[in-house]
Amino acid sequence: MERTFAIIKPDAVERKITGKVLAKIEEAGFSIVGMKKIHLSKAQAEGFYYVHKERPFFNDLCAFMSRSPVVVLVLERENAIAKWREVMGATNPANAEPGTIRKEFGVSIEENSAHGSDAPETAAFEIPYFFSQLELV
Ligand code: IDP
Repeated sequence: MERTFAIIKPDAVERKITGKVLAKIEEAGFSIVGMKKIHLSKAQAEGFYYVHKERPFFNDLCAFMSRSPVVVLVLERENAIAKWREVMGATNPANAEPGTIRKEFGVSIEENSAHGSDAPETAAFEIPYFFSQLELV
């Protein structure tokens, strides 16, 4: 069993499709071991996306991620990190496979509805950024 970290991003929560994304998560065989709705501050978004701080879209991305609430999740299943990235689809919804979350729900390369850890080291940073041990069941 492996755990990964996921976010249902502001664009999806704003459009009230949180439930549709959760349905895809459960249909893909993940157990939700942690879940909460939070409204990130700009500084908290910057801390989360610290590795992207030199990228040209960093400021816009952090403004987007803090403009309204998100749902943060810890997901568990075999091969969870790779599987969740497959279920989300490519970063740019235009390039994502049919049936993926980003293809079905993404608005743009920035407002692409979902986040997922890209490696075990990333998940090991991202999960405790948002959740304590006691919040994971
Ligand atoms: P990922 O989320 O698929 O792992 P990353 O390259 O790590 O993609 O980028 C993090 C997030 O930054 C993306 O999910 C997207 O919201 C945003 N992003 C990535 N590339 C661009 C871009 O070229 N313009 C604007 N936003 C971008």
